[in-house]
Amino acid sequence: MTNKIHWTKTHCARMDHGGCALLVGVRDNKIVDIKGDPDGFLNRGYVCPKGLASPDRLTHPSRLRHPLKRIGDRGEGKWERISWEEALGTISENLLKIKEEHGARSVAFCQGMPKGLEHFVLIRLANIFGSPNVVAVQDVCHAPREITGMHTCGFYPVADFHHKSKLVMLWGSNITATNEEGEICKLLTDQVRQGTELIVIDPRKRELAKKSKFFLQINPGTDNALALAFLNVVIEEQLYDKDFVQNRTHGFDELAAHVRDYAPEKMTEITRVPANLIREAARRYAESHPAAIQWGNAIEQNINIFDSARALVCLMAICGNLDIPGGNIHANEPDILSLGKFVRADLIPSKPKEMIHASHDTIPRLMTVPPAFFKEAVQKEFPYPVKGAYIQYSNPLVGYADSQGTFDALMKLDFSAVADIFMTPTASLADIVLPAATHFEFNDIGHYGLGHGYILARPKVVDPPEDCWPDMKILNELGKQLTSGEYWHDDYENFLDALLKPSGLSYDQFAEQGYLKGADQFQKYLKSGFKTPTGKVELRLSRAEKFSLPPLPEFTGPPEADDPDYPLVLTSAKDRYYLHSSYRWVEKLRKRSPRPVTEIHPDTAAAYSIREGDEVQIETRSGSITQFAHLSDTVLPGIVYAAYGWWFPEGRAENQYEWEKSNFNILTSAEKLGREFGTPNLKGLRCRIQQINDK
Ligand SMILES: Nc1nc2c(c(=O)[nH]1)N[C@H]1C(S)=C(S)[C@@H](COP(=O)(O)OP(=O)(O)OC[C@H]3O[C@@H](n4cnc5c(=O)[nH]c(N)nc54)[C@H](O)[C@@H]3O)O[C@H]1N2
Ligand SMILES: Nc1nc2c(c(=O)[nH]1)N[C@H]1C(S)=C(S)[C@@H](COP(=O)(O)OP(=O)(O)OC[C@H]3O[C@@H](n4cnc5c(=O)[nH]c(N)nc54)[C@H](O)[C@@H]3O)O[C@H]1N2
Ligand code: SF4
Ligand SMILES: [Mo]
Repeated sequence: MTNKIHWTKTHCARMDHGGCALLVGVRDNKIVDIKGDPDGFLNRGYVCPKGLASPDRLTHPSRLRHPLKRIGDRGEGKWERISWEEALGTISENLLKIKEEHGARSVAFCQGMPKGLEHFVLIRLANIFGSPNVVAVQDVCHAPREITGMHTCGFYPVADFHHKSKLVMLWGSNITATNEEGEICKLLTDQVRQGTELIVIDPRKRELAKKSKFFLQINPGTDNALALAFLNVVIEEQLYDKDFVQNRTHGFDELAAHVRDYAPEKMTEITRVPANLIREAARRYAESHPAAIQWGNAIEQNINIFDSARALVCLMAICGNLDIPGGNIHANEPDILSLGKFVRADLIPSKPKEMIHASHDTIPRLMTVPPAFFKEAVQKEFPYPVKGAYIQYSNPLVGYADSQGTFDALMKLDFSAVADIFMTPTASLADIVLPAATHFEFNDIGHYGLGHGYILARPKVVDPPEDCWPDMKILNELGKQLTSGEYWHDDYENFLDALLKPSGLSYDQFAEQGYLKGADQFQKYLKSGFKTPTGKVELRLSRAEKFSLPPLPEFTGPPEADDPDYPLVLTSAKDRYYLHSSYRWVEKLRKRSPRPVTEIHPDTAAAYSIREGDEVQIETRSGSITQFAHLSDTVLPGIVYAAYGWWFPEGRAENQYEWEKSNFNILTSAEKLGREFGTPNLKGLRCRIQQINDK
């Protein structure tokens, strides 16, 4: 007789930032069914193909199940199974040796996209260990938007889909495929069904573009030029919120004089968007109230991000859309432990001066090391040597710009340990590989510190394999060996309780409730002004000179100049069926997206004698890769849309699972960086393409 299915409520995670409430059916410690929870706060029953496939991560036969120690040369793919005791002992011995010889800052703590609470436990470990160097992907992911927001209006303005907007402008955000941090597309698509208008700004015409009032098919990498043209129209045509501008902004006259130079007719050639379309879209945004800008990752993946984000915050502000329901809001956090306290920021007051990027003149408040500067510290020992790394849920060999440089840096480290759930190209270069327990296998809290004003419960539903530990447990145990025991717990679950304590809830009560949200509060500036030096939205930055920043948003040229040898423009979007480089080994997902596909317009294909399905070589000044052509008129002629995140788990361990073959970041460079955030160009690159048999 079979046991009955037991249903548990939890939230999806680690397939993107997470957020869909799920009903998970379990029998005999195995997930046998999964559904979207109709009561879900963000998803109202919605669930995507990644979420449905997510239990397959747990049971994959090749999942990492034991700690491993390298026995051959670095990267040779030869491993020996070891105990946790030996693994943790070896890691602490090596990291403490580096600390003794070169100082704590010579050990880097690296992590990828925030997945759960261990993100903050790792920062805590770095702080207690005494290293200011937490290396993260924030240079191309959210920090530019967040920090630019803080400097301009004192907060990170996020689109409010919990209240009705008259119009939503999707600017470089493919929300129906990516369900961007904190925003599950269901809330938006429900609004669209009820009449909310859309403006879509994207180089590719996908589903929401087809439903939009205006679709602006932008030339990749020219977002700052387009945003400035929007400002030009709104100001020249006096469509702005005059009361807000007069009472709540600083530097309006200077901005107005400055954007006169950016008329749509002038920006049309660079952006490839017809001037009348720019005008109509700008008018519509300004005249629709409330309107939200859902700004995506695409705008912050080139060196001009500071200008793009600044221009967009200025646009939100002068149109009166900041911190109003259905606009771009300053989300109010629930009553929980503050980030600074959780990570023990007090223990490392010298961090802002000591971090690697302090020597690179980046913008104040950037607290994670941009990968390009981390790699330079390893390779050139500037500003000081970095010799060791602990890497948690990240695959830098595929995710960081300039993969060749990343390979060289990972090879040069004296010691590295990687915690993952699967052997990856990055893990294959490590000295020690740790098998992590993952989502569904331990109690976790989602969305802490992401700025959306709520946290989500992710209670455990099954036991992990015996030797797989939650990252939080690994860090808690490592912390006891690397630092003083007083900062660590007998049981890592105390981290959850400590975080929830101010709310008065136990973890079980929180899990029962599902989520915890700050109370809605809008227009907080009416009481206390904006948290900027002038107390107003700084259309002109009052501290620009002090920080050597451009006081007003500018367009000084595309991220890469025209190059006759590389006549096409290269960009990418994330794959609906994967998370970055993750999960190409999950069969259900691989079936949906079996190989790396490059989209090009039929006219471009014809010009290069490329047919549907041909293997093509894509080349930039940094390197070349091969992918498979798909002809599509959803992209403009001259644009190449390559797939990102590819490696081949079925490949050979000793060549890092074909990490070079189709990996987009072979094509990118870490030389020319945006000054403020150390951001490389990932979008709007110059490339050429040819059918592979022509070589
Ligand atoms: N060219 C280009 N480069 C990009 C981007 C782009 O659009 N284009 N996007 C950038 C962005 S936005 C980001 S956020 C970064 C992402 O960079 P990363 O976060 O490094 O991305 P992934 O490749 O998804 O690597 C995550 C790893 O975590 C592992 N993992 C999954 N669950 C767990 C767990 O519970 N515990 C542990 N220890 N490991 C786990 C997965 O197996 C995987 O190997 O990439 C950036 N790089
Ligand atoms: N399926 C899936 N979901 C994910 C992820 C994933 O890897 N896969 N990653 C997660 C993470 S860490 C993040 S940060 C978010 C990111 O989610 P998004 O912000 O949606 O990121 P992208 O897919 O990189 O790009 C979004 C859109 O930008 C367009 N685009 C490309 N170049 C340009 C350009 O130069 N200008 C403009 N305006 N648009 C451009 C692309 O066509 C795409 O539609 O998604 C999260 N969700
Ligand atoms: S959209 Fe994200 S949170 Fe929702 S089911 Fe898919 S992967 Fe999970
Ligand atoms: Mo990201």
